[in-house]
Amino acid sequence: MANAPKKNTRENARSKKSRSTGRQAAAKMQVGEGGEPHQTTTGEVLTSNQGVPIADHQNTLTVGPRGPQLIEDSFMREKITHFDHERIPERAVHARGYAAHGYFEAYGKNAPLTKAAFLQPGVKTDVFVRFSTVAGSKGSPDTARDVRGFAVKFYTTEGNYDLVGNNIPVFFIQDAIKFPDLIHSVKPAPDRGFPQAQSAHDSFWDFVSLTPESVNMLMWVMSDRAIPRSFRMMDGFGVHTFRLINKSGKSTFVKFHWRPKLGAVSLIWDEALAIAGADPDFHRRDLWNAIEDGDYPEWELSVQAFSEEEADAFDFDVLDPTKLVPEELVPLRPLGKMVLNRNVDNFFAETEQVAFCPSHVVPGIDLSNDPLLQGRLFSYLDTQLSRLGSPNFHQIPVNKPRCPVGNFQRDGHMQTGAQATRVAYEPNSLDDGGPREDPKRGFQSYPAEEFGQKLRIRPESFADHYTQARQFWHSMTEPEQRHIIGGFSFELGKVQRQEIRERMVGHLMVVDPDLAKSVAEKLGLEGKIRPARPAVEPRDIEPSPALSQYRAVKGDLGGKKVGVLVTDGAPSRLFRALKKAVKAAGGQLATVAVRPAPVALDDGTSLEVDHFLAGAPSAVFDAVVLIPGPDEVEELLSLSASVDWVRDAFAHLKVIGYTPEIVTILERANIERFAAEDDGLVELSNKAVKTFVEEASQHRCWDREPAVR
Ligand code: HDE
Repeated sequence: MANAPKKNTRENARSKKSRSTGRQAAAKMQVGEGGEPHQTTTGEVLTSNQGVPIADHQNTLTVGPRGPQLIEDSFMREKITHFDHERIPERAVHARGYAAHGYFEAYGKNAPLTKAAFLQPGVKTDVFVRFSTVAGSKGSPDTARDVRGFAVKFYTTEGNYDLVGNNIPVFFIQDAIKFPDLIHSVKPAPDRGFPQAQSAHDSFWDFVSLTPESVNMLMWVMSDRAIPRSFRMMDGFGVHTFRLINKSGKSTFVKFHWRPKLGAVSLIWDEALAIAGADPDFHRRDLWNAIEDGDYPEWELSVQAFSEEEADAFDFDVLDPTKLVPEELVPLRPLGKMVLNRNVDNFFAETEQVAFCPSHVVPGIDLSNDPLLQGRLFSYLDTQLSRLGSPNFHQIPVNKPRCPVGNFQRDGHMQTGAQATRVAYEPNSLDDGGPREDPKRGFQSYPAEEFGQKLRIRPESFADHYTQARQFWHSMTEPEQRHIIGGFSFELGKVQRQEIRERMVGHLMVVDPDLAKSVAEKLGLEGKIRPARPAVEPRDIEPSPALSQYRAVKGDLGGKKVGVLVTDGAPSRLFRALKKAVKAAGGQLATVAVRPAPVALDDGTSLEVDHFLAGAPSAVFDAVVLIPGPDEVEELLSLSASVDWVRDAFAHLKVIGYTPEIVTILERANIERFAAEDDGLVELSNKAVKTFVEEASQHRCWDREPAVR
């Protein structure tokens, strides 16, 4: 898929569109001040960065045709020097990311909770959103098992607000001072420089098994949440407790939630591994294609709102970022919707240079004493200084507020504002046009009462590390529990030190003995595990069904992709019926042929195909269909790629539609024997197309799983 060569892939379709809309010309532009593109290359004459027309862009200045080069060649030196400095340090975490522009529209229903201008009824605000993995470097695969970053910059009329969240509502550690240890344990080891983009190794499990506060987060990271199907099908969370402040200065504690319109669904682990090889750009390609197609992804922003008194009555501390507030305890209150409708023009200028800081809050939103959040308030500004190299990073167009900015800060690296004022201080009496503070409109910190001794101490109310982990486990459906067991077994199986595995399974014993037993069995550790000794004995609390992704499935094909394997002679009526039905259910059909060349359907129509077989394994589709022409089955049978195509789809629990002619392929893949009882194997006729779509709309065939794993 990464190398899909056909002219009618949507990416190529985009460049066709680009040509016709003049968008390609825009690709030659750079984003200038104020976010407006300004052209640096007109297409008429190639110039140096100083605007000097260049006569020869192919040859360096030399003495005679075969002589030494001259240092005088400033064009060559400018070009090479610029190239030498093209890279900036990648983010210390969340290096691999992908972003898009869009807007947020406030419903206003819960506006009385806050005076934030962008949350007032009907207000529409531009946003820039960057999704990311945490551990991998910039070039790592999208589908690694990892937490996903979900960072949103709102360009509000009262300044930029950054909601820098994740797709998991809790975190590994309780105090920011442990963050470098956590990240050093998961990143490639300093001596050998690997493993890359994974947590399945000794140092990560060494650290977390020695850090019991990580246990709740580990349950989430070993669950399906860490392998999302798409950025478009992923929840987002602010993680920490924040405050909303209303007009009268009243504070309400909140937890932020993003819910995708397409529903939150995930990949299967084996599938995620296969996709990492087949299409390392799987998630970014998916987001980019959807936006190019006008199929704009959408999320709803909600809060769980509760008073300080209510928070005091909870049996966990809302300042502890390893805990969540169950939705059954505090329901979600919607604030508005976000739509992403524009891809970036330039990946570096926008996606790389965007700088999020949790400290960027606006009037109406305030912070809490969560010790992880407090540490983050320092870290992000600091990291932007080293990553972007200047305290003027807010002047980079993607970071620039879309409201007036005025103060007396001056100069610094890459200053772009030529402030034409005599004074750079205040109060002043020389410059009466200068900006002045405004106690009414200005940001006021919530006057929380704070007192106490200076201490380095963890609050006792943070000490229960297992109760919510146990609740999470008991809230999962059976398939989700199986995946968590699979996640722990896979990761710990890659750990070489036996004592680390044992220590970790010892924690799982405290979470739930059945979970620990299943993992121990898979690791050959039966009878060897001693339970960890918790500081506070966990309690059994009511499960929270809202924590499960698969208790409720949306039941359509929204945003999903069905791969259809076609050959010459493929049944045209069936193909068209399928295409129509998949589209009606919100999905997309992608055609795959043995060769990257058009095929002739049985009515003689020529069909351009999207992919060729070796370049598009079934892992990259949500469901698959095989409808070859009867005379081509023999050829397919001789290709391991086609047998693997159907065998992998089966193993990845996908719905498979097929015509009776291909039974021999099912036999070769050793799955024909399941046909009678597996609802996900659908023999297709024009009538059965509906059944196929209904089955595929369930996302995956969970009932099949015990038979294949
Ligand atoms: Fe981050 N984190 N983080 N983090 N984080 C960064 O900032 C940090 C944490 C999150 O797309 C860095 O600009 C500390 C929690 C996202 O550009 C850095 C701690 C959550 C992104 C940093 C945390 C996040 C980052 C690296 C512990 C979810 C990507 C580059 C106290 C609520 C933003 C950068 C983007 C990025 C520090 C924990 C989310 C180094 C010290 C908890 C989505 O500053």
